[in-house]
This record gives sequence, structure tokens and C-alpha cells, in this order.
Amino acid sequence: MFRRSDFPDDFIFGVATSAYQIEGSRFGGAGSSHWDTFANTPGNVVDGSDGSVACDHYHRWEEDLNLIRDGNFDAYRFSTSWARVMPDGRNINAEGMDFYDRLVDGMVARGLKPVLTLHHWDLPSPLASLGGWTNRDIAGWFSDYARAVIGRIGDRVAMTATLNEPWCIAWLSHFMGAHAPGLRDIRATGRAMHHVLLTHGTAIQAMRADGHDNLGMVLNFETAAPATDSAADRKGAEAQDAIYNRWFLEAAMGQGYPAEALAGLEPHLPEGWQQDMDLIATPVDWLGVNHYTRAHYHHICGPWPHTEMVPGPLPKTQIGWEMRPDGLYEFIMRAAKAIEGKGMKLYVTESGMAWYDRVVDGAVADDVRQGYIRDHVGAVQRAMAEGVDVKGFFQWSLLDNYEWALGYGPRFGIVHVDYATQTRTPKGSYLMFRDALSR
Ligand code: GBH
Repeated sequence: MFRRSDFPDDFIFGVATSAYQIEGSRFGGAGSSHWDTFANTPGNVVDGSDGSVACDHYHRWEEDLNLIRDGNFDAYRFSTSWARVMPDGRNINAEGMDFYDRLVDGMVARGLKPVLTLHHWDLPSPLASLGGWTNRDIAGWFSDYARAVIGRIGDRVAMTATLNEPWCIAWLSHFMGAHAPGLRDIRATGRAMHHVLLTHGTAIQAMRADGHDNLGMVLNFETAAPATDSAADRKGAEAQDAIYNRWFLEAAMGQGYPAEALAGLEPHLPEGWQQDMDLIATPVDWLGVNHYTRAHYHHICGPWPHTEMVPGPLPKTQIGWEMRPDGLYEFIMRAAKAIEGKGMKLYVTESGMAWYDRVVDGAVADDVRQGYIRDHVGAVQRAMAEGVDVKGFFQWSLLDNYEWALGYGPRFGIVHVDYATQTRTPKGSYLMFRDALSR
């Protein structure tokens, strides 16, 4: 079992959430986002649910911050909702901005470091109507929003990330159609794959020009394994690795786009993309690694990248994701190599798993999650023992919440939520963190 004292004094343990998944998107004068639109279109979300109420965190944030403090965590990674702050995508809703001002004050009052993510997928609908991530203007729209938010709460925020998981924003949402806006369109994908990075770089420069620091980027990583040892499967997995794990990291670190991904995407990138690569490589102060699982790819005779996903052999979570802590170790090593000599800090900004948690006699015995957490924190310790200076670890998630296209079924929280009553019940994993992190 890990303990706080096994880590350097400045190592931070935190929990992570995102606005649309917990707040309730219908409160506080928030505008509609493309997630409301997507979720309310039949067939997109398994249980037909949306984030309009979610965990009602908009009204229960004090109770939720108390849980984080009482769990002995140091930091809280949260996101601000663009659609709440700017319902029309351009002009500020004072009520929405005031909410985040109170929330950040609440963190500071409880001794928690606020770790801000400026965008975790709730794009204002009016901007989605203008093409969203396929429209190059999004770099300017987002930078205005970023400057407004950080201008208001940046004085109390410890660290700021631009976009959560560009792969999900671009590939999962424009190629796979699994998240808003639900497109399956290689041309839209090529534009989104480039514009997310252009937007990130533009916003970093804009916030720096305003004098802000501790600015970072959060990427998700997932081992891309070949389903068999055949040359075709190996080639497919390599293409997926380039799309998923290399595209954003290598471009942001100034190495350009990987050839294995350009092979399919280059014809669909916006014209003149090469001229943006320096802006995209604007240095950040820190890199966040999100990690959950491994995927297996099998070659198919279909459109590029000629792959389909097949289940792997390891034990799986509630939603079929393989549990593989070695993957976290491997991506920490890969990320450390990519940022070597650049003076950037490294964090694990998300790690977690869904399980079939139930409250029995007022308690939730989530032994599988406790093992998962021990193994994943262990993977961080292994990387640190080999000399990588990881600065923190954030558990996804504080609360069971709206799991996007999978609705309210999957439970990722270390605190159970009964959605009918909004009752919070700390799970065994919460109590485990509380003990491990006590001083
Ligand atoms: C994170 O994304 C998100 O930041 C967060 O909002 C979300 O709640 C959390 O994960 C849990 O999902 O079905 O085997 O092919 C993680 C990115 C991308 C990881 C898709 C799992 C699919 C695995 N995810 N991937 S599989």
C-alpha cells in the first residue's frame, strides 16, 4: 500500500471531474452546448440521458469540496464550461463566471490547489453551428474565452490546461462519431485534428501574453496493440498509435506530425497547415497524461486506417476496458522522453476505472477499484524509481457521473452518487486514499 510519505514533499494527489459530467447544464443561465444537442438526439447515448442535472454539483459544490478536503487530497482538477461562461460562445454570462469564482474561493478556503481545465467538451451550440472544430476561427474564439476565464480566476488557480484530450475532441467525435458532434467524416476529422492543436497553441500564447504561467496540455494515451502478430494487424496498430498517442504529443513538442498518421490524414488537413506548426509547438509548462486502458486492433479491408477494435485478453472493467497498469508506466516513460530537456513538468492528470458499485448497509466495497488504484499508483512509483520526476497523480473521478455516450450506468467515482436523491456515499477507495494521504 502506498503512503504520502513514499513521495517527494511537493508531489500532489488530487481528484478530477469535468463540468458537463457533474454540474447540471440547465442551471445558472448556461447556454446549450453541442453535448446537449448530441445527447438529445436519439441513438447517441445508450440510456438516452444528458448532463442537464448530472450530479447537481452546481448546487452541491460545497459538499463536494468538503469531500475532497476530508479525503486528504491536495488538489482538485475541475473544468469550466464554455457554454456556461459564454452561452452564445462570445459574451460573458456573469452568473456563470460568478459560479467559478465562488468555486475557486471554496477550494482555496479548504486548502485545495485549483487545477483548471478550460475545455472538457461542452462547446457552445452557436459555435458548433458555425462548424465548431472544423472552423479555423475556433482558435480565436477559444482564446477569448480562455483569457476571460483565467483573467477572472487565474490569480487563485495553481495550474491551467487548455483542452482535455484532443484525440477525443477530434478523432472520437469527428471520425468515430462516438461523441459530439457525432460525425463520421474524414474531411472534418482532418480539420479538427489540426484545429485542436492550433487552438491549444494560440490560447497558450494569448494567456502568456496576459502574464499567466503554469500553463499545460492534457493528452490521453492508450496502448495500441495488434490483435495478432500478422503484418497487417501490426501496421494497423502502428497507424492507430500514430493517430492516438503520437499526433498531439509530437506536434506540440515541435517534431511535426508522424508519417504513419499523415499517410491517411494529409489530404484532409486544412490548406497551409505547415505554417501553423511553430505556433502549435509553443512551449507549455507542464504535460498531463491521462491513461485508462489498452486497445487491440485487427486489420480490415475498409477505409484508412483499415482497423477494427477487438477485445483483449486481460481482466476488464464494468465497461470492458482492459486493466493494465504497465500501460501507465509505459506512457509516463514515453512522455518523459518527449519532454526531456524542455523543463516541463509531468503529471498523471487522469487514471480510473468503472465498476458495478452498490451501496450495501451505507458502504461501497469497491475492492477491484482499490486494487486498480494501488497498481496504477505503483506504476507511477516505478517510473519515479527509474528517475522520472512525476509531480502528481489525479484520480478520475471524485463522483460517479455522466459518462458521456455511456450515460449514467458506468461508475467511475471514489464517491458513489444515488442520482434519485443526489446522496453521496464515500466508497472503500475514497477511504483508502484518505488513510494513505493523511499527514
Ligand atoms: C476520459 O477519457 C475523459 O477525460 C473523462 O471525461 C471520462 O469520464 C473518462 O475518460 C472515463 O471514460 O472501449 O476499450 O476501446 C478517456 C479516453 C477514450 C479512454 C476511449 C478509453 C476506449 C477504450 N477514453 N477509450 S475501449
